[in-house]
Amino acid sequence: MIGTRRRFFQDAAVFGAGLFGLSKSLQAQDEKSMPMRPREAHRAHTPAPGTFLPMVTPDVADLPHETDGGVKVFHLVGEPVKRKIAPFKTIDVWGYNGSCPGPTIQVQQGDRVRVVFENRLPESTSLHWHGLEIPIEQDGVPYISQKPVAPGEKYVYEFTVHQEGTFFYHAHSAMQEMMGQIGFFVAHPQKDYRPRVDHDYGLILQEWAVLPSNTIPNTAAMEFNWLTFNGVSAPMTTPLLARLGSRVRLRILNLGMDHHPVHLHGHQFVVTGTEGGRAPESTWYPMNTVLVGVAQARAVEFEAKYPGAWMIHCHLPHHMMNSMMDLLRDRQIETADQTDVKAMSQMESLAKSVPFEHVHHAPIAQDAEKVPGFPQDAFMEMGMDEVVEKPETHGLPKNWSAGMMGMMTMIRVLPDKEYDAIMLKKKAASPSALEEHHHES
Ligand SMILES: [Cu+2]
Repeated sequence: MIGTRRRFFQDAAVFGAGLFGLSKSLQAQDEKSMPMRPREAHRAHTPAPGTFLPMVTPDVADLPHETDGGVKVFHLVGEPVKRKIAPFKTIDVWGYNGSCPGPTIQVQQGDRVRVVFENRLPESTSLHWHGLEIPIEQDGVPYISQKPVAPGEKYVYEFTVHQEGTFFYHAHSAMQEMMGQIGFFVAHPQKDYRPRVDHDYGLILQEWAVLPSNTIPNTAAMEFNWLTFNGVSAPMTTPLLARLGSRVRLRILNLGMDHHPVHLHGHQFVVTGTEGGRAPESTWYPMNTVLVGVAQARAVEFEAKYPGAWMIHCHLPHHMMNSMMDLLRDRQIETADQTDVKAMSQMESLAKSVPFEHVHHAPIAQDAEKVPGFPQDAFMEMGMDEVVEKPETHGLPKNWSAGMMGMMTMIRVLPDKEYDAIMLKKKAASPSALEEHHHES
């Protein structure tokens, strides 16, 4: 707890404690135990009957809908998409409505849903509704339940959602899936889950094999060098925000070639749901790493009790890295140079090929090159705070981005003042994008 607080002070200090007049009150709090506001104080956003607290999918938009005689009508377009997955890497993928992964669809249990699908891909495709108990003719499997949707054609899916939970839509063709054709389909329960949450976030896990100097994923490859949450690699992933003392739900969805053990720092969570819906409370037990297998979804919930910027990441070591092969170019056949001077000049030439400066790496020993195995992480860290700056990163410690790579994001557990300040910045940056309100059902 002491360590937690010390860490938080560093965070608060760069946040500009003076600006919010925080430092004094925080010091006072440190003398006693960190006071916790009663949970009810945060319940200003408790959904009214017939409405729901929408899930937020960072870096991916929601798909809007219109209503036609009580049917929720969505328009989904399958098409090629350019996705900037890192400040120095944009790839050619396939997605929906200009987004990869596709936009998030949110409905409520009991809804009648119509999805007007248009295929703007160069080949035939279809839409499968993963986990939904719907009539066979809506199942979206080419030749089995429908004719493939040819390029330029439309196809209308319509069904009633009698389930609740975290589902998804995807093309039912393996290579198209690996090109990125997936999106969330969340069915909120008719009666809110208990305990209620204050924040609901979604992450889609994807992996890409992109050869150096290429932009098109190799969907036949079995080894992956780019790993993304919601279509971006850290540090481009937008941090999740939570009020101190709030309850958070995180839904994690995987449709790739690998299983991903997703780990949360500093808090224990319980798995409250799978790709099949809500799990009974009797099955919940504390953990902090959840294995999200291929074609699975896991919903976890936790009390955001400890202030700070807490990592959420896949724990496979090679999934916590970004590929620098494009930057290294012809040097990729060598390992990084083993002297500080040579490595720095190498990093300098890397820096020239990207439109930003990166920070000097962390210190190394004077005789580092004499140690077998050196270097490992020594020259890997590239701070790029300014390039990935957004309201959600406001107040993070300097060079925070240097330690963020691959399938990685963070949840920032913030006291009210900092939380509200960031929400104001978000509102100023994009007035319509303020996420803390509800859909009318
Ligand atoms: Cu992983």
